[in-house]
Amino acid sequence: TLPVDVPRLAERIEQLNRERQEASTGKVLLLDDDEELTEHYRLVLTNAGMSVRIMSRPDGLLNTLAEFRPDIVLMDIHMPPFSGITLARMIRFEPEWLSLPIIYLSSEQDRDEQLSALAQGADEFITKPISDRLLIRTVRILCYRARQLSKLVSCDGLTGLLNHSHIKQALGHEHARVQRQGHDTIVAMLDLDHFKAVNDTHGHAIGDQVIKALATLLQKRLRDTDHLGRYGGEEFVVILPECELPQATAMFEEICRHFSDLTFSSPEGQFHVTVSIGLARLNQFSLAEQALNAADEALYERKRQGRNGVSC
Ligand code: GH3
Ligand code: MG
Ligand code: MG
Ligand code: MG
Repeated sequence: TLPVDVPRLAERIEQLNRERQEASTGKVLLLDDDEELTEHYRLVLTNAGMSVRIMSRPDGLLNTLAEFRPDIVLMDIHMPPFSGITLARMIRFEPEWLSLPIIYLSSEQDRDEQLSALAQGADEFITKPISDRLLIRTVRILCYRARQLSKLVSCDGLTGLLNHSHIKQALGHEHARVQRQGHDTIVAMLDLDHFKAVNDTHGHAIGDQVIKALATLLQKRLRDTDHLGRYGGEEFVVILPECELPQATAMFEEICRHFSDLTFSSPEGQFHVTVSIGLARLNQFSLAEQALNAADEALYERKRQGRNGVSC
């Protein structure tokens, strides 16, 4: 027999390639007062498949970050009357951008100046001029690492869905968007039915498989623009932007049916599990938290009415 599991290895390599490919389409925010140079870098990075936003002045920098959501920021240091160092410190002051890679791109040659600039919160220092190939390579690697890292900190280990704090963060963003644009957005709270009994009868490990199966079903049925999170043990939160209540209800009813059709098995025998779902309209509430509470109340109403279905 082969010393390695070849199909698993091939699958892993394919996944790594896909991730690299994804990183080469990374989003770069470029901030430099030298407009000729930024235009050149923009062309170079765009030709390499990346999506680039340029700013020649830092006005509205935090808004641009919130809207464009770059994977990395490339920033000049000397942009009179502004200083890249102060800007890096300002970005770091926002908890949301604590792990956003900030790369200085500067002609500053003095080592001490470079080090003290880095001490203010940036991650790397690239000295200008830089060759096009080196720029592409560096940006690609940093985008790749940044995405890996952000996946690691934002995902739940068992299901790969967003974890508790990141689904709440997504809810906050969607709530802000709803308030600006006024479209319907649905928040759903899901909870597995009689799950304690599943664990008691079939064991915790099989229980975990059931949790994973629901996560996989949700991932398959929902759109890329929906947000899926594991809120707690056997509870999930889903956010459906630009979706109306009747449409969401029908879709979740179908998910309930599909889930209850799945057959699980353990040494104790085969079994089925059901899920209850509560829905609320995010745009009805002035605070995101209130919508979550409303979805939770609808969920418990569903539990009282006999589980395995949707309430709103
Ligand atoms: P209900 O239909 O009213 O929701 O009943 P329930 O038994 O599902 O409700 P309850 O909230 O009382 O129990 C949830 C159970 O989920 C308790 C706990 O043992 C189990 N659980 C929580 N997190 C995990 C997990 O990560 N893995 C497994 N296997 N079980 C978990
Ligand atoms: Mg400059
Ligand atoms: Mg529960
Ligand atoms: Mg439960």
